[in-house]
Amino acid sequence: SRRYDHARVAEYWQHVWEREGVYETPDDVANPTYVLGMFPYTSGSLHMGHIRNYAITDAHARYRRMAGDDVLHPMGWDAFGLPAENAAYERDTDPESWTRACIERMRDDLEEMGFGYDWAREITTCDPEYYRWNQWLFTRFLDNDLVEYDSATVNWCPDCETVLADAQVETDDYEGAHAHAAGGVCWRCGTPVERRDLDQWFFTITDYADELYDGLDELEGWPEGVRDSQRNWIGRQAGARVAFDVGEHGAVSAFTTRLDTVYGATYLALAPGHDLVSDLAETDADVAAYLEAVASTDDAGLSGVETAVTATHPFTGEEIPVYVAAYVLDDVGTGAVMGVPGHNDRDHAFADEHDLPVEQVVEPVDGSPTNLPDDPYTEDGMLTDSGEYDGLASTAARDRLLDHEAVEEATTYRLRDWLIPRQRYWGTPIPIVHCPECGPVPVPDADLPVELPEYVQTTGNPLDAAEEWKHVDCPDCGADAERETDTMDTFVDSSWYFLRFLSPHFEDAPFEQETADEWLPVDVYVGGEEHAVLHLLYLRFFTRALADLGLLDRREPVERLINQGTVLHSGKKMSKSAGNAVAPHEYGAETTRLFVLSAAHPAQDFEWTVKDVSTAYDFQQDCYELVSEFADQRSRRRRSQAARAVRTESEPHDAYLEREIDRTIAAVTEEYDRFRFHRVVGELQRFVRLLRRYAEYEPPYLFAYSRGLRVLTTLLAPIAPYLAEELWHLLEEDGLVAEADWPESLRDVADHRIERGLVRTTLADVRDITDVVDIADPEAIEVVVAADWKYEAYRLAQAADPDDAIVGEIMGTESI
Ligand code: ANZ
Ligand code: ZN
Repeated sequence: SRRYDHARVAEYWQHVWEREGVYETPDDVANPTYVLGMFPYTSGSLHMGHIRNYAITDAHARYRRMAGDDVLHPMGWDAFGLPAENAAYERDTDPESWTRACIERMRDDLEEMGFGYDWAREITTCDPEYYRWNQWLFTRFLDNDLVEYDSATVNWCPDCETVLADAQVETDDYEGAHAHAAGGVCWRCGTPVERRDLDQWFFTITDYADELYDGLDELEGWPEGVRDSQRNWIGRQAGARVAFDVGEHGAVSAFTTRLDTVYGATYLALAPGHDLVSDLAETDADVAAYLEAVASTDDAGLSGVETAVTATHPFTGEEIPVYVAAYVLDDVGTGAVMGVPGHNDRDHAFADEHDLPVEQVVEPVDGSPTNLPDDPYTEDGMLTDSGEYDGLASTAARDRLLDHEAVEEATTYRLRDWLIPRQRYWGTPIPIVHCPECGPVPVPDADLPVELPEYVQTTGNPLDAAEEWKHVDCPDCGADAERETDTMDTFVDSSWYFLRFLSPHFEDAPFEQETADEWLPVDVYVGGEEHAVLHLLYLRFFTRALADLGLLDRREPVERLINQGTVLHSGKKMSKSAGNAVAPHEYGAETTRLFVLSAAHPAQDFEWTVKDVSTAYDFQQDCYELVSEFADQRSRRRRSQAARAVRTESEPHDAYLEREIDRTIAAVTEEYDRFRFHRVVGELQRFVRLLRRYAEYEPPYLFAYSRGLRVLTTLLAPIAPYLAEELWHLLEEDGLVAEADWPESLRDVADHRIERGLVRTTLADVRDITDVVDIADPEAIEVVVAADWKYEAYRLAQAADPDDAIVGEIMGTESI
């Protein structure tokens, strides 16, 4: 029999889809469904992670389109960034040419895969028409106090020669990353990160810390893991600040989350960067020496130095020693800690090291023993040795202790403001002119975009070297001034691109508000979990900021988030650098697509195996053989050649097939709703076997069997679109299966028709039958086709016209 050859048909169907505008977003929108895959970074070619990501969005978009939604499924390019610069440098070209070539290649790859995008909405972040809106938004943020210009100690990658946001410094844990702890490396190149003091632009994302944190509770369509990562990143902690008197030096305020342990504070520890410490260092040689030692080590551990001052405990009045200790971080809380060795692991270890007293002030409520002073007791409990607070539970004590005059309620966050500038070429120029008279002045709208100057290869920042580009008049006073030569973090580009897709050609603003309000939120957003914090937090921040600027109604951008798992090969992530990549097309684009969808639940990792790929391949062939056989038989009958007979009258056992078809529709629909494409494939494999057995057993009952094949084809269409078009064509169905209606169970069909008073079906419903049955005058026959055969059809006909002769006909001749 014939073999299915996707390569032969792919180009043809791509062409037809394009000609028919199948994937264009409708203008009039009744049921908007916005399906988005995280747009790819233009690194050169499509990899297996992309394929998996976009196979998921494509299947969902196709399914929802067939189910009657107005679907928006766009694609674009995250085109700015350092790798393009590095690649250009190595290849002796410029970042733009390199990026454009990558885009061409990747677009071809996507098209070959058969993904159905509305290409009329394609956006590319390195187009001036796109990045001018980054600049526009920057100036709006500036006008609305969402941008700050501040001297800051920043992360500096000596290899990339640029500043990095905290989130772009990789460490073993979030706390470390946040705290710029030693040992952090650049997320791109892995070089150890250094610290430098520079004047910098920040987006004040910390203004939204509470909102972003609280909003997570309502994001029920997001994986819990992502929500937890964001909570962790924002790091909100409720607690208190306790003031300790340090004599002539005034007071030191320490942030604590465990106010209930305050009676157990046996020392005070200050971060090396604390204001008081620099004062003390002037007269205290030990402190000065310690600061030097800390500055030149990567691992200060539990080191510390006792100072000459003491602090008065505000509750007991006792004098406690004051230390400078590297484990206290400069930019967390107040940069000062009250040390409670009896109830905190780190304080206990520090006390061990420096011979400080350990005191127990909290004990287990149930009276069970603790192992103090050897091991700290870190749980909540009941207060002891705490003066008038003895006997209170920890929670109640934390409340009551707030009333003390030395205590103030406080919340801290790990989140820091978002550092924007990069000293690199391939990004959006920050639209600022530095004027000796007026300071930094934003570039007026009329002068946007500030386009990148021509690329020149230098070791530093090419924008610095662009003398002509750099020197301009101040937009305010006209004095000789200089452009800002830093470009924006490329995460700015991706923070609002989902909005640009909604009105990609709009010229008055980044997006048209009315359209945005109509489409948002993004119904389904799919991408890798490496974006759990960075990109997805920025996206949420931008949406809220834009809402506050009056540009949007929505405050959350994405309703449902899916993180696709990793494709592994020989136990490792599949990638070019790991040397275990399989090119998407090695096994045929559609086999690859089917395989990545059928291998596992979208969120799970799975192993690439040749065996599983060939299972996907065999499944395609099985579907194709089943339908092409049917088509062959039909044409033989038409030519009155010997062909396998079909029945046009049903037997009681045919009802079984009808029920199985309906059951399959229901099951597959539910799996599509839940994004369990692997189960869709499983159901359809079962269904194909069933149809085959049915057809081999005896002449099939034509009406039910052809319906079964039609249903199979429509259910396949979201995950194997080329194959499904080919089958649809073999079945001689009208139009394209990509635009066909999602199948309904016969009972649903009947019910809907009764509801709408349309009990009589059209002739199209019985065309399969008329193919083989000689009907003298097809137009004259009104046929009611419905489920459970005689009864259902009878019920329908009765509802239409109890006296109709057709009722008798149904009872006599089945469907005809
Ligand atoms: C006293 C205390 C007693 C604390 C106790 C904890 C337990 P975590 O540990 O994540 O809950 N802290 C405050 N500022 C700090 C800084 N700048 N650098 C390092 N540590 C700092 O974070 C809250 C705790 O971290 C705070 O509560 C404080 O120690 C410490 F039984 O105060 B606690
Ligand atoms: Zn000026």
